[in-house]
Amino acid sequence: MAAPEQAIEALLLEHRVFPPTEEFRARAHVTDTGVYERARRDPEAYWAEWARELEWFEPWSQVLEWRPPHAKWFVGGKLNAAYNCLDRHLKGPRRNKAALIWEGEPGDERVYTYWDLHREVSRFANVLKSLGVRRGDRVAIYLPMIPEAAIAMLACARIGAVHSVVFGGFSAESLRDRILDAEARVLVTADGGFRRGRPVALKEAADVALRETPTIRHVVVVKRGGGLDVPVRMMEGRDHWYHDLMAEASAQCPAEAMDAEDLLYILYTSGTTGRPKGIVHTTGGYMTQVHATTKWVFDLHEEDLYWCTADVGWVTGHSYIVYGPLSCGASVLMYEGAPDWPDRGRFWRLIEKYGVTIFYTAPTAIRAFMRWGTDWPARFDLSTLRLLGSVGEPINPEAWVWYHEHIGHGRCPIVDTWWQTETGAIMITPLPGVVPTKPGSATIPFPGIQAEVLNNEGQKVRSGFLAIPAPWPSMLRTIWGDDERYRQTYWSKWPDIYFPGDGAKIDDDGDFWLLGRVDDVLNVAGHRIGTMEVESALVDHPAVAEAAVVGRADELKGQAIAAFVTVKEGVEPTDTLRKELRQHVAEKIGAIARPDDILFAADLPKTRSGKIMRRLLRDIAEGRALGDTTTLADPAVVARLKSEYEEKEG
Ligand code: 7RM
Repeated sequence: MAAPEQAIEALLLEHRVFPPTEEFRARAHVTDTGVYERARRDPEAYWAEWARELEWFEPWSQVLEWRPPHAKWFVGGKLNAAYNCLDRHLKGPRRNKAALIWEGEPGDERVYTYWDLHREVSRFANVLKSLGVRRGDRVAIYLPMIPEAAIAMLACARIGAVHSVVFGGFSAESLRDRILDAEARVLVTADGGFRRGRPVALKEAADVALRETPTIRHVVVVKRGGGLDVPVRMMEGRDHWYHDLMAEASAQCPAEAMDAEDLLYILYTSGTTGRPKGIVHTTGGYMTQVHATTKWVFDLHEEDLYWCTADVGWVTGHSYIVYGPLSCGASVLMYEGAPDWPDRGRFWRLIEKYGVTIFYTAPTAIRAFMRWGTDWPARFDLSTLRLLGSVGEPINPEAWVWYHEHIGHGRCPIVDTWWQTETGAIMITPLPGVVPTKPGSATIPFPGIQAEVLNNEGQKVRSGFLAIPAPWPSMLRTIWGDDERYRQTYWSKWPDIYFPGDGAKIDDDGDFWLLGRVDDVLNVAGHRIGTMEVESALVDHPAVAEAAVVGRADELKGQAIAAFVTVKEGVEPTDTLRKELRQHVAEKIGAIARPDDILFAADLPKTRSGKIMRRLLRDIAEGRALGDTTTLADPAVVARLKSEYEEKEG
């Protein structure tokens, strides 16, 4: 992708409009724009109607209690998320329908019907109980993309325990910090998983974390199987094999009646400080909005086979692999590994083999497919596809059009869905049967959701910051253990209006164009990484005195990580050190945070009050002319850096 300004211009030059086709409209759930008006007139009645599509043990007495910045939805209502994903489908014809069709990277397969999944989840719920897990206790989950990840999440939900899933690509230290912050009692992990043909040793990483996590009493270890061979050390009394515990466990486990506002999960996400935030989601509102958006945005029908390529470790996996599709009674495809293993046709082969009808992926993946060439998808039968989705970052119009032509064969609508870990569910998106789409625009808010573009003063403008002026059912409720940070981060920019941290424009038709983060959060290949997290990891290395990290535009990943590092006196800034620092960051945070560029700098450009001028560093990393440097304490620093960077690149 080009530098931000150019990318934005390219976006706004994009005028193509793709109205829904008659063929698609003929069987779409929503074909009439009246739903928008209906939801606008009475949002609470509209959301209550959605909530009634779930099964409640006890009804709510009030739809919304809004005491800014805290919302309660479906006050007093009682329900269970796992019951809504499993039990209620057992009563009718979905009982023996495939809930989860899973394929591992080596090609091993497993299929769970709704009945199977219900049994496995109930068993594991009993396992958790036998290990002392009670309502409200936190359970950390650190697993590869295997069915046990969904089983463990749903088992927690079944007994009212709060899961905290940690992406399997995160390091031991990241896992440790998340376990400690949530004070998790139990950890569910695996011997390992596969990624690009290589085993990833998860238990080994977990063991490092477990040296410093006194709250963890028990560890459950899944044997991945499928020919995986990684050595595992089991600590007597603490560590247990999943299959041993499951063999003993009863498949009868009643679903706890949870309050609508009881916690369903905590999910950590990067912010503007070095410490990730534990985003708190509750049960009733979250389930209502993930259910509604799954059904309408993906136009989900009984016979669909739905595939979301995200990892369950991210919010997209939580809402659109597990809770949303299963609450709708869908058949979900889950795939463990990489798109280019054993070759670059893997995704298309999966679509052909299983007959995928709905495919939801990220722009960074689409750009990789583009680079790999049209021959790969052209070799496979993709004719079952009827809808495509995109999420995680702005999609550039070229990638959108390529996706439309070469994957959707001009036939499938594309839903570009804007949302966040914090919003829990999709917020801005087309409804594919009614909303004309434009390459690069996420179009309009989902019915019942409001969005605006505001300036710093809170006035409506055409170009500024995205703002959500009204509470929504799946909104985060707080940051775990830090309500003050919740208020500060999201609710202090404007009074009683949510600030998501994204820049946005609104066009003449009222369509939204999301333009990326406006804070110190990077979006690298659709993964959120805080610049401060990477800086802390760098400064943690004994050779480093100071570090400043910025995002630079990258054609494939959207953004790449550029680090400016000053070393301590007496340290030689060598290539070896550069490698060591990149490795150090990978060990501290995870491979996704490994800097792409490291520039050793004698000084960093600072204002007279000592603030690092990131804007200038971005200019340097993206090869632009230097902006205003007059506020710098020492303007010579930045000029020197710029020529050094160019030398290194050249
Ligand atoms: C679902 C997810 C959230 C951030 C968000 C945006 C960016 C996500 C889109 C998008 C433009 C989109 N959760 N983002 N979707 N930007 N168009 N369709 O990604 O918490 O990991 O990231 O991602 O900047 O604030 S997340």
